[in-house]
Amino acid sequence: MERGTLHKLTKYPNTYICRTDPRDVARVESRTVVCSVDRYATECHTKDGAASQLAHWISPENMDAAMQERFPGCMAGRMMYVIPFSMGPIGSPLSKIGVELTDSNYVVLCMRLMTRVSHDIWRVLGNNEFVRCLHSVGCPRPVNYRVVNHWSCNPEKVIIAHMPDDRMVVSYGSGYGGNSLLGKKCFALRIAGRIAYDEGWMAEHMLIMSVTNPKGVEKFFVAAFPSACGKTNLAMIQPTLPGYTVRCVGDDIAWMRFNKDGQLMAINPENGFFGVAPGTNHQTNPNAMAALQRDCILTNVAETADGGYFWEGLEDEVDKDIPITTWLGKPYKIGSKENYPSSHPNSRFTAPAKNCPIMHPKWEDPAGVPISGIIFGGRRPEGVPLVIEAEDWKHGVFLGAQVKSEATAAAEFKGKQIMHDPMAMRPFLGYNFGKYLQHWLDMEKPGRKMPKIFHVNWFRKDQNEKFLWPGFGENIRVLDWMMRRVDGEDIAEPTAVGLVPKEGSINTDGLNINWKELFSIPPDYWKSDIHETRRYLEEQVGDDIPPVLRSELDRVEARVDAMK
Ligand code: GTP
Ligand code: SPV
Ligand code: MN
Repeated sequence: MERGTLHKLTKYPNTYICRTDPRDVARVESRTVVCSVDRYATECHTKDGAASQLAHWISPENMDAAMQERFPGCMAGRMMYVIPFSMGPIGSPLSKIGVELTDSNYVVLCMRLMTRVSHDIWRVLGNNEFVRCLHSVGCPRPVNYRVVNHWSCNPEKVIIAHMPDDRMVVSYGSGYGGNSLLGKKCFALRIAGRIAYDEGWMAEHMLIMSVTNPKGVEKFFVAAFPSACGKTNLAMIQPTLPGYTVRCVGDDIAWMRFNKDGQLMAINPENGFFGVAPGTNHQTNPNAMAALQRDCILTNVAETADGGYFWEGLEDEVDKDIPITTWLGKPYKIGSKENYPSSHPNSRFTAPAKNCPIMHPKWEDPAGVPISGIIFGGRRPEGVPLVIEAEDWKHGVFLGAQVKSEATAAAEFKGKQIMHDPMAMRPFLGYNFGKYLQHWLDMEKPGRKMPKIFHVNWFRKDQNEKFLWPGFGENIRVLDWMMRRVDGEDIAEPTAVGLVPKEGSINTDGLNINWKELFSIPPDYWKSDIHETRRYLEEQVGDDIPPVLRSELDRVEARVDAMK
């Protein structure tokens, strides 16, 4: 606060607001690299040497040069912090330890919310392996340029580098989110993904939740959606159907392994939420709002004159005439075009998980929770039905590899282009994506209870650009259908692209739903879509496409081509 980086929001206890330099507001995928001796440990053998979009390789020589260019002296005149942290409960056999060096006090505060930071780490560390994390905002003092918003960063020199062989992360130039809170994407997905590959488990961009139905039966699901596509919201939904209870285990990352009984178990390695603020309100996500009543840090949101936070979506929850200051420090009035939007579209809240009223009693259980279903999804305005079920594990892996989504503000991409984001992992891969897919296929073994795999789309629109599905708490209706499918109820029918609900088998009581439009599988759309998917996989994964996945592609494509 003395330096001006944070100030207090007086409306809630122990809650602070922070505005960054507007050049440092999201992950920078184009500057995210993975270092390996062999290029193809990181990248796939792309067709005709096409540039890889699935992990970017840097050679050890270039990595060394990049570090030498940036790091010597980079923290001069600044405080350096040493952050010992655990991903997962401290001392659990499934947890992993990291140590982050950083010169950002904002990072220190957020790491204490997002991970388990404690002196006990040194005690349990012993001679165990730990992940080395090095972070600098890249602004030695005295600074010879203007610091914007008291937020030091070095956008021209940003690099987020990973050395999976050495279990090390090196990040320079950005203080924002996944670029700087190195326990999250860098460690828990990219480095842990590689450790998981070596050790036979999985590190995935997935929420973890449970649903209990009116009969008292509880099932756990994980769901992988690309960034800003609804994980935090689904993980905490307030079900609209009476008699159902949802509990949250995690909202962004799942570490999963099969136990000796062949059951897939999942833990949330994180300790807090770094959630998208815009769109969050008491209607869409009351449990997140409850978590935001104290002990939080809000980044790049707007502020009301009475010391509260504000963002797009909270219009009905504050006084209509209250003066608002935007994330850029400009005056704003609700409904006005001037200085809209008040908050950056990737503005975020950082909240301790224990603040969320529906955390599952087992959310910190070192054994994890048993997973019955894996859900993929994305923002698909056109063509893709509300839910598809995979025919088996192999087809499910193919459904995951097919994931595409409209670009969002969580990364640097502009506009609403539909981008491939296979397994919702495109920005978070730490090794060759063909090997990653083979690793998924290898999970299926005799004696293992393979979870069912689904694909959902909450974002299909009609001709007037209106969502066909109300989403949020109503998504319980789709989860209920999935639970019944896990129990083997005969409520699905085959199509060229997978199983879909028999008409009327999803409870839509009280909703005004156009079933035909919501569930249709337009042949022309799917023909061009699957041909485009083939082009993409052949270009990007090339010879590394696992043979089993290639035959899934051939099989589904032939069926789609035969559609009338
Ligand atoms: P990351 O933290 O970036 O990984 O994002 P996330 O996957 O957790 O996404 P989040 O739940 O924060 O949702 C992002 C945006 O999608 C928010 O603006 C939500 O309001 C919106 N959203 C979430 N769920 C739904 C839904 O069911 N329907 C609609 N229409 N919008 C949704
Ligand atoms: C995402 O982009 O998927 C996030 C936010 O969860 S960040 O931690 O910044 O990557
Ligand atoms: Mn995420």
